[in-house]
Amino acid sequence: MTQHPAALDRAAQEALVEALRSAVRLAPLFTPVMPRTGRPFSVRMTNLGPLGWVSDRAGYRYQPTHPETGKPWPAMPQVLLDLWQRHAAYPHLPEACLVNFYNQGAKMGLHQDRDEEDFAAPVLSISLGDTAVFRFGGAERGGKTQTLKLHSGDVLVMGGEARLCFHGIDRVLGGTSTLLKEGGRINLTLRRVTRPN
Ligand code: MD6
Ligand code: FE
Repeated sequence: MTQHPAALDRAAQEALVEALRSAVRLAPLFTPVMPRTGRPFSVRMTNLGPLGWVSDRAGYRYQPTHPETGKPWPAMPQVLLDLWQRHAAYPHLPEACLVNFYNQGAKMGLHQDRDEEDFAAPVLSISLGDTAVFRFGGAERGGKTQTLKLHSGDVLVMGGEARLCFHGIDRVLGGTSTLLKEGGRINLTLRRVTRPN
């Protein structure tokens, strides 16, 4: 797990937020629900790139189209591909960028990211807006955990040993960033989904 504080400067963060606003007009935020129970997530989501991660009563999966509009996900902006190239240490393109939007009070329970075919690729996360308390542990549920704060502009690379660690967001600290006028937090995670040939 490697944190790159302030990997994006303020201007780059603002440009990325603008690109995300355009993308969300094409692929609106949706509220996923948990498999089986149908319990809603507290975050809203959308995706960029050829594949997007979705969750509904049928399960977790990647799919090429938005669950509500049926249209392909918008393209990933070049700045995201550049960050992947720079920090992922992986020779193939990412295929999915999951966009999570946290309002005040939203959180994300401890989970592993294991819906991808190739765990040799890291997951690269980018934080925008209010600071989040990120919790992470080892590859076994119920083990020791620790926390770190993710600030606007930080990049976190979860690869190697850490690729299958349990992690989540305990809470978002309101009023800690001026990037998003209405407050809240956006997290982007870039993933390679399919095994390259
Ligand atoms: C978040 N992040 O920061 C949630 N997953 O809002 C994740 O679930 C995550 O930060 C895989 C790798 C890095 C992450
Ligand atoms: Fe995750």
